[in-house]
Amino acid sequence: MTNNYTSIYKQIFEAIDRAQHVMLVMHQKPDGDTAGASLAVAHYLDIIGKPHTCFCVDTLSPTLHFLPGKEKITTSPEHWHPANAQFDLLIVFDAGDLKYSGIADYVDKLSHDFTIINIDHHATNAQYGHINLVMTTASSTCEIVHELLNSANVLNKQIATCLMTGLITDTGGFTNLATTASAITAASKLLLKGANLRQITNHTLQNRSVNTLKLWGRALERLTQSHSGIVTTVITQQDLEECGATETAIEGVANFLNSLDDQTTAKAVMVLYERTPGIIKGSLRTTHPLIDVSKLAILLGGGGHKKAAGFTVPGRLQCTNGQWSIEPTNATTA
Ligand SMILES: [Mn+2]
Repeated sequence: MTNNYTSIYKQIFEAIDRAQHVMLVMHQKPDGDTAGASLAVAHYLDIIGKPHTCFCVDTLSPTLHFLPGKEKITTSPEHWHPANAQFDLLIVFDAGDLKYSGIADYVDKLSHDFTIINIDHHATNAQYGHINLVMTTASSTCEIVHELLNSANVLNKQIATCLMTGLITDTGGFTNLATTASAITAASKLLLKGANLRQITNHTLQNRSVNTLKLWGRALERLTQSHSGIVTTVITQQDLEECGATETAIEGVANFLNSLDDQTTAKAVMVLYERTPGIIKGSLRTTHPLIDVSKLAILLGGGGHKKAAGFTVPGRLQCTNGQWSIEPTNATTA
């Protein structure tokens, strides 16, 4: 990617130079992109001997435990207590705003001075940093961080593996619409630096547990297609318990189902999951060029991207004679 971001890179390296302590933040429910980008910068800060903390409000899914440096990640809120917060530079990765990152409430309570750097690729980014490195055409935040660190010539094997992870997960293994020539160029450079591609694809795209696949089996069995072309399936708490699967196993179901033959009438995929009794979470996916599932998600009080979105609605999943339906819950009695 030829880019005009050189002056922003310079500002970022100068801010890091000046900082006494850097706080690196990955967004809530961390994925391969936010985790890979944060840990890549953490490795860079190790190399230059800059004190830092790598924070996330949620723990990393076991599928990402192979990431070098994952033991650096802390979820402890004590780092944000005004008496303890010692950082003077905050870098947030892959989050369109501070609310999505999960730290907005913590930041509100702080009164000391610090600089915010916002590194992201979401089209809806709110430009909330003092320095904003936002490239909406980039496949992933890891692709952006690759450009940044490559400009300082500091890529090593660990950094390369972290960054390759975000490239692989955000492009669905170079299959979805985020896959661009610049993404593949970045991936090629990362391979030359020693990124462990086999390990990454094993953990993030393959290597499902038997329990996860059993859960997928239930989801596949229940597929139905509406006349409008939405293919729907349901997963209940009971399914999770009976299959011995965890909630993280559900994330893969919608992505896996999003491989429908687009010559058929199927236009989008919806996975409904009763997260807690009376609360249903919906995940929407499509590969159809003309369909924007975020519009449907917004109608249902949620949001997201054109090709991947979600929502949460009150209701219970009910099965009568093999037919699944949502039974509305009465807010006053639920
Ligand atoms: Mn991303």
